[in-house]
Amino acid sequence: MSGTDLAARVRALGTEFGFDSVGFARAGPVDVDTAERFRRFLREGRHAGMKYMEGRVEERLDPTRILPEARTVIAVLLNYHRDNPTEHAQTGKIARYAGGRDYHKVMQSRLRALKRRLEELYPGAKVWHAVDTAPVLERYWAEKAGLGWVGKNTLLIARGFGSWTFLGVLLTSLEIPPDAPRRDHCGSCARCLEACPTSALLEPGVLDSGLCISYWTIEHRGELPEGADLHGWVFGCDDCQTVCPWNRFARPTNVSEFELGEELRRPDLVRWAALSRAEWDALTRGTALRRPGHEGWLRNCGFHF
Ligand code: B12
Ligand code: SF4
Repeated sequence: MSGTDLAARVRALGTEFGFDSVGFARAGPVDVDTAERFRRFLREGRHAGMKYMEGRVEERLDPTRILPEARTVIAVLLNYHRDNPTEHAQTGKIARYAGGRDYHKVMQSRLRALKRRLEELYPGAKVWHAVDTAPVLERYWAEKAGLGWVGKNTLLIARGFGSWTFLGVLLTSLEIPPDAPRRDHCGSCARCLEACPTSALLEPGVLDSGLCISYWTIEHRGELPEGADLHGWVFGCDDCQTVCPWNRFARPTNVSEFELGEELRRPDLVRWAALSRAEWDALTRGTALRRPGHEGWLRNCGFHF
């Protein structure tokens, strides 16, 4: 089978297993600028309390250290755009990506199915997959594989989907011809930088997690930092995305599991800030909202009183 046929076959399989876009890049170390940007991010402490990012740096900067036989990075994208009734609430806003079925579960099962299929079709081929938690710079690889470009808000923006997408990566020993990276289409637009209510986007493409509402509400443990303002959010933050002109082209996801449950559609902070562990457990079961734990949830909801 020619390289072009292989690319077409694997792309078709990716779509069959439920991804909206699939691209290929040659596996190897990330480029020098990206490696330096990542090291600077750590040096300047822009990862705030996410100490895990300090580990496995060499793997993060070169996926062949994860899978030495890797020849190709397969980058996949899944559209999660849906209506978000909480966005119009004064307080109690939940980021659009969360609240429905946990994307890790949805992405993992699709990636696993794709991996198994590739191993069946190409005996001897090595395939490794990950979403989010593995030491892989997913946005870099998605950009490299032609799925879109990294915008000033640091998110991958794809034509036809905007930035309302999840990313995942497979590494494989299969030699698949790489796709051409996309041009940056942000131009002189700086709406995301201006819209960030906490000025967490220090310059185009540089985020200080220690100032970001998404970090505070999801990853930060313990008391919120002195002076922190959640600007109505209780989980995540979408302010640097809702203003992005490319998000006008977003279309609804076809993953019905991403819909918000009944109670989550109508924020009731008085109730939410007083949930017992069992009630919190029932409200958040199966969703990404569990990440900050029961205590983090009460802290985020209680902040608004
Ligand atoms: C840590 C993390 C966070 C942290 C830090 C975010 C950050 N910007 O780094 C916090 C908790 C704040 C966070 C928030 C969010 N996250 Co997050 N996060 C991650 C995670 C686990 C690692 C990211 C990372 O390595 N950051 C370190 C920085 C330095 O790396 P980087 O931004 O990827 O940048 C590299 C390349 O982009 C490259 N680059 C390429 N081109 C260009 C151009 C320029 C000009 C520059 C400067 C750099 C650059 O340079 C960098 C090299 O170091 C990824 C999953 C993963 N494994 O990749 C998800 C991930 C990035 N998050 C995701 C999401 C959805 C979010 C939120 C939208 C959730 C929400 N609504 O609250 C917000 C968005 C906030 C924001 N504006 O970034 C998605 C993004 C999907 C997409 N379309 O881009 C990911 C990919 C998860 C997934 N599997 O889908 N996140
Ligand atoms: S997620 Fe919110 S706080 Fe974080 S950079 Fe974007 S607009 Fe700023």
